[in-house]
Amino acid sequence: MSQEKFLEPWQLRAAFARSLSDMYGKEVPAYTTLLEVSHEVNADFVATHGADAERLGSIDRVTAERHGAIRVGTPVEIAQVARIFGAMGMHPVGFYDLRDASSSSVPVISTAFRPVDRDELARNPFRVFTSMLVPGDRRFFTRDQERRLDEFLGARRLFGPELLRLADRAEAEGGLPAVEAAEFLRLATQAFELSREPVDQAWYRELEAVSAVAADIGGITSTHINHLTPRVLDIDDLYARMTARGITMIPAIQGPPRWEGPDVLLRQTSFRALAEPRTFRTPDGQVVEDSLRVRFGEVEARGIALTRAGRAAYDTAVAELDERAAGTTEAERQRIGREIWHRTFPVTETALADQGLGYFTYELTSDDGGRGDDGGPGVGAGRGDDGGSASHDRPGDAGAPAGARAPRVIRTPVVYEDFLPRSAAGIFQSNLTEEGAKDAGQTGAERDDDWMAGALGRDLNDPFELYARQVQRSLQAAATTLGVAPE
Ligand code: OOG
Ligand code: NI
Repeated sequence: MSQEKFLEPWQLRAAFARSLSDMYGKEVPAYTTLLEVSHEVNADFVATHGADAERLGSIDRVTAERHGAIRVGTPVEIAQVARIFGAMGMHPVGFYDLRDASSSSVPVISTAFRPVDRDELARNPFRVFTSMLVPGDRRFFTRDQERRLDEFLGARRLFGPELLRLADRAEAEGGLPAVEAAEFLRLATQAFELSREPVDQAWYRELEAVSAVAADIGGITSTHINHLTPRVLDIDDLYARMTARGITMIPAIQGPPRWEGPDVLLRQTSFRALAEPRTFRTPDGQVVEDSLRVRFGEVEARGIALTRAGRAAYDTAVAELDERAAGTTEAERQRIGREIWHRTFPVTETALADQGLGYFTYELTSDDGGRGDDGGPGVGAGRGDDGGSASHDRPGDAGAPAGARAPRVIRTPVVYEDFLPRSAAGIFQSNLTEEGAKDAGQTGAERDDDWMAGALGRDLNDPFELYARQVQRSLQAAATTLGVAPE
């Protein structure tokens, strides 16, 4: 018995990401095409860029890397989601209010479940953007609709008792034995499959008139994975190759423009999934075949995490871009974007670090052997930069053992592990068939990070604090090695 294989949270997480990916590939064939093209793009990128290609994550990590998106209806449901992901070492990070993230808005608030420690992220960074309906927001729903939503959502059960029991056990015991792990993964995957249950047509269409997202959440008795997103190292290349294969992408890549300087934060693009057959129950009790377009394919490229100052600069830049590019072509938007970027961000990583705009960790390495120049992923800091002088500074003689060569400081960018509310709202919106209706004259419902933490019954991590902690730990470790006090 004691010899039985035991799966730790990260192994459950990696296995769950694979299992969901297999399931989604069967349900949405275009996703399989997307994976194929993503692999081609990444293989070519690594072939042409060598070790530089892996500065923001090893190729193994990037190849397995996915994010998913799910949507639930109530605090009870999101607290259950937190237990299931908690079993996999995924914790709630960040608060996103998509009700007024941009001109396009949807009646949800969100968080992301993901690993928070550097080692855990390196093992498998699977993350799930999780949105929750706000039926009490009067800009979207009437009091009567709120009451009927509460009733409908209160009567459904998304996650069965056995799944939740196994989740709690895994979280309490730090994993599960193989047999229980297999059952947990089977039930968890099943919970996110698209249900073939007939949909109440009148109710679904009523909610759809408010928001297609509201109908997708509150109009059906189950939940489902809404999209599963692979990561690529060159999203412009991916976009071109998908288009060449005849897949119509949304007109833009969301997030920062392509430019000469360092990639920051997150760039994403998507394509609409085909309509999927669904059965509806009509008001007179008939079951009819129809179709729904709710799911889609998305792909992303990740860049360097920005500090609060860097993020503020980014938000200002995006606001200016939106204003100036309104109504122009995509090519023109890209041109204006590059122009604003050149004014906002330095073109080198060194300057990004020096100006305190991006997060970087600092590791010591000796000139000979170990994590030398020919070392593995994440070691080639300064390459592809402006000569990398700052990243190769020698920290003087401080603490260097006599006779040994002075260690060098290697600077490595911290990859952005989170999401962007404007892009998220854009991704939601660009894939919806109906505009929906929001009455800006009505009052919303107060929702913030504390409210979300209360609903989850867990602490909500602040993304900036997590990045800063990574940096702090690297400095602490370097200082300990050198026998000096950290700055
Ligand atoms: C979530 C949309 C947000 C992203 O990548 O920004 C998202 C959804 O469609 O439910 O996944
Ligand atoms: Ni997404």
